[in-house]
Amino acid sequence: MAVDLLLGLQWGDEGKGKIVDVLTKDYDIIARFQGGPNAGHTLEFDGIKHVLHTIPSGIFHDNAINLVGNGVVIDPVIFKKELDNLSQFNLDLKKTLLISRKAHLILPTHRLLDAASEASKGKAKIGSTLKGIGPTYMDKTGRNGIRVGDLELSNWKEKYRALANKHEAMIDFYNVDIQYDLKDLETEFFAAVKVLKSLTFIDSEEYLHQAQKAGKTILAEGAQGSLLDIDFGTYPFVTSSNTTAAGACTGLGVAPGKIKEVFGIFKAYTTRVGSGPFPTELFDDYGKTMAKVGNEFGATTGRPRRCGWLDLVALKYAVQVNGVTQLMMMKGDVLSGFDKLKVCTAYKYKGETIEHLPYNIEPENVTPIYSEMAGWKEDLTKMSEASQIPKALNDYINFLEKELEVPIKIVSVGPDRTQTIYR
Ligand code: 2SA
Ligand code: MG
Repeated sequence: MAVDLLLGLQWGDEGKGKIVDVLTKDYDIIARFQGGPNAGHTLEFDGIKHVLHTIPSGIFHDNAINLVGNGVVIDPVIFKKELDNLSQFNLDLKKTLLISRKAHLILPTHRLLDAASEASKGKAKIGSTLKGIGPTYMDKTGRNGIRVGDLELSNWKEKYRALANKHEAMIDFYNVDIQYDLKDLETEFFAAVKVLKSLTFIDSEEYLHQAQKAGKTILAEGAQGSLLDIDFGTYPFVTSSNTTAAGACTGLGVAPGKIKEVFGIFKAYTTRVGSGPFPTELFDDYGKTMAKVGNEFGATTGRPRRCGWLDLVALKYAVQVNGVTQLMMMKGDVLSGFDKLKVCTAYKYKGETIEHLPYNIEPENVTPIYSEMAGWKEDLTKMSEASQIPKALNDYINFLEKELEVPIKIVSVGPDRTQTIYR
């Protein structure tokens, strides 16, 4: 049986959590393949709003197993908080939430190193969520990391101590003003590790292999977005994992040929949180309205998100890198009432008009070229059928489909599960 893949095509926060929750009824396994608690996946149903960070977004459905794959980095402290928040739902997590032994652990000192690294960069900082993501993946690729499976070994605390000591020396080396009490952080960490150990650890690649052989349906859930990919994103203003389709192969142990549908999610406009170039960013009332109506604040850090028009140059690039087979457009409802809409279809780059994403998209190199379209006035949030979609929105959708050469199958018109139109 094939594996379907769902990922964000912009700079994250496209609404992956909502769509995974909507699609879970059709899948046996939902598997997160990269990132960690830097992610904030927001779900709404029955009047309740939930933000998940590490736990896959299928967790509220009892038909599905939720797997935290080997490509994910786990902070036991944040993981425990997520579990605490779920305790009101009576979920049988020992059975429905499985964790790969090969997933790496975020230590308290990884978080401190993240803060020290950012502080040392001053104005050039990445705008990290400060969850220790970069330093943990550095230890993974540097072959120094501690993995979930290590927690089953008797000597893991020695390994921990050696790594934490090294991190402390590195923090000193940064020579920045970071106040911390490692003893307190460690007390919290070791208590959380105990809770983590009460869950089920598995050899996840073998589990997924057997599941595929048994005909189970699997949905791989991405985090962040394609433009934050460590290789293909706006480096260095990216996260430290492969957020694109290939990341699902390495982050789960799924063979490339097994991937069938690639669901690409994008917002009807663009947002970005943290630093880095953003060609279509708006500083005017249109941008302010997107931020306000779209409630554009980081789901993990609460930081305001930067907003701008849809960038088709960047979106096409993401569609290509991921091999997207179906698109899902989110938050069209936020644009209701705009007198006009703009879509960036090309860049002015070194005096030339280009339609591909160049190496450098800093504002001094790139000026967006826009097509203008009519807006729509109708409130979309109560709509549930494709036939209800207003003409101007249909024109917008048809234009995007033609440019991107991929069908838009879902149009989301609000944060709730039910606010979902299939086309
Ligand atoms: P990090 O923490 O080292 O991975 O940060 C590196 C860059 O990646 C960006 N990043 C994100 N961008 C959008 N959404 C993310 N998740 C949260 C959310 C973010 C939040 O759902 O809103 O709450 O602020 C996410 N995670 C990482 C980050 O901003 C840096 O630019
Ligand atoms: Mg998010």
